[in-house]
Amino acid sequence: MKHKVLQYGKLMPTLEQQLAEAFDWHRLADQPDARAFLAARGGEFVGLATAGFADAALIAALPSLRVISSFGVGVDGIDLDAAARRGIPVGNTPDVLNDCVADLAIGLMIDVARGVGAAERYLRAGQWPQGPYPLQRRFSGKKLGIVGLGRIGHEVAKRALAFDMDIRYHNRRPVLDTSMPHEPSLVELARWCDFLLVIVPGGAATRHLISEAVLDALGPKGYLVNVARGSVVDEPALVRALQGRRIAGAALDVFEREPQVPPELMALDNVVLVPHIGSATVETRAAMAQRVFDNLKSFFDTGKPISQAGL
Ligand code: A2R
Repeated sequence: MKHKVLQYGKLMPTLEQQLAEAFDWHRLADQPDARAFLAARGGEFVGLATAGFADAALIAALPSLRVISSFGVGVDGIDLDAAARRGIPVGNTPDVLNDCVADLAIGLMIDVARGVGAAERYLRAGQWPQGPYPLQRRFSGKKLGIVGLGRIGHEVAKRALAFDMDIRYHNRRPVLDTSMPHEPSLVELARWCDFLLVIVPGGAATRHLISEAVLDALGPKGYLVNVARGSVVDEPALVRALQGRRIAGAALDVFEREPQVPPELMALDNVVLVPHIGSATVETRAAMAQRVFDNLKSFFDTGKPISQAGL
């Protein structure tokens, strides 16, 4: 008999096909009344495949649930405590997206420093004949402060070394197998660096880690780059710092209320804004989809997902 798996949220069609073939698979979105469906049949499901969200109410509505498999490495959209209380492992998709997120981080830093996007807008607006584009800032050889030297942070550091950057990082604990200096104070790291690159997990523990004080320490020559989660940055404080030119600029892949982007940010020319595309390549999204499937399959075959949040 096939294991009964519920899908919550949108997943890639290729993944849905795999789920449909391997499991007794149902999409919550197909139910005209999700609440009534869960009340009547929630007890049947042992697996949950999710686009990244599962709150305590959903987990409670699935009393036979044994495993959650989530698309993405960040699990801040899942109530991990509610899952842990029931001994439900939460599979996620780490590592396979490291390269693409790190590539984007480097691209955003170059863009915000050199003004690639802004210069292109200048050209397309027909302004070049009126004069050359204003001088921007050098990227190579600058100081990079990494907030969160984890799997993705290490890949950013590897790339930044090829740009002759001087690197320091801030984690709660120093990383043992690196010679890069650990900076225990985030404010001091911000004060020291030219580029502050944020790549910590989202959630309550990191909410507004990038505060007004951190932005002021970064200062008028410093750039903030966020490829982590919007919640990590105090967005109103960032808007004020950008408007007042108290920092040089920001490049953001993530926002506090996606897909809403504050109009104040849209109006600024010293920011680069992209719509949460860190892992959004054909290759990486296929690998993430495969991992969502493999995590479920591995759990039902061996009792453990291949990759699991918190392990
Ligand atoms: O603090 P530590 O020693 O656990 O180091 C982790 C660091 N980190 C923090 N650093 C400062 N303050 C915090 N409150 C804090 N919480 C965590 O972030 C670790 O070095 C790093 C996270 O690395 P990984 O767990 O390997 O995550 P990965 O795969 O690099 O992805 C990071 C995040 C995801 O959670 C998504 O939200 C986003 O990137 O795409």
